[in-house]
Amino acid sequence: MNGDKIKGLYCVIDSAWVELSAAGKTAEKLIRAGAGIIQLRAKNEGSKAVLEAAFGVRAATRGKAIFIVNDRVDIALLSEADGVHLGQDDIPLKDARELMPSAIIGLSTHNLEEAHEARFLGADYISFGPIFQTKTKKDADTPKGLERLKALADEVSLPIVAIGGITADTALPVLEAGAASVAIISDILLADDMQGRTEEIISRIRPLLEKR
Ligand code: TZP
Ligand code: MG
Repeated sequence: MNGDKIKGLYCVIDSAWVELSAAGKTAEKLIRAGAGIIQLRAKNEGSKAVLEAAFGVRAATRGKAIFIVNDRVDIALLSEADGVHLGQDDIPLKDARELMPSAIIGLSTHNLEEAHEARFLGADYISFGPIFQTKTKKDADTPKGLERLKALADEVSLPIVAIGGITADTALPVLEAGAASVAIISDILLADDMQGRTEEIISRIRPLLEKR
């Protein structure tokens, strides 16, 4: 089951905070810290540069961590990524599935209806957020909070990747609210010691994950 692979820390290398040319090196650091899932997210960047970055992240993650490309099915295929993460306005899941039959496909959701639809469409996991205030996504909804995450987790059996404003201090409560995984961008990428922060997050959530 593809969805079972989505658990614990889900690192996102976002070109808002890291130069695309440094994506591969960043992935190496995250992997040294123990990251098991890495997404490349590059909004408003040229396709050629995104593809180069995807090759770098793939080289760093191959055999070591799951690699997911945000939005771009073409880049995911060309870079031999393990999966793609789609938004509600991206290529429809059923079309992506035709191109990537055995890949991990995640879908962004913002409410229960979208979550049920994602299951019907065959998503392997859903993301839900923003849980808290975020400085990374400028057009993010108002924060959903832990109560709504819990309500969603009670209703939906797909693994939920919670996203938005999650930090080393809040990763554990977010998982306790029912998320399978926590996607973290700025708290890791903007940390003075990216590797140390990643290690800290992993060590703080490990006891809970071992109980699951
Ligand atoms: N989707 C909802 S919030 C968000 C995305 C991509 C950004 C999360 O970034 P951060 O820095 O972890 O708050
Ligand atoms: Mg998207």
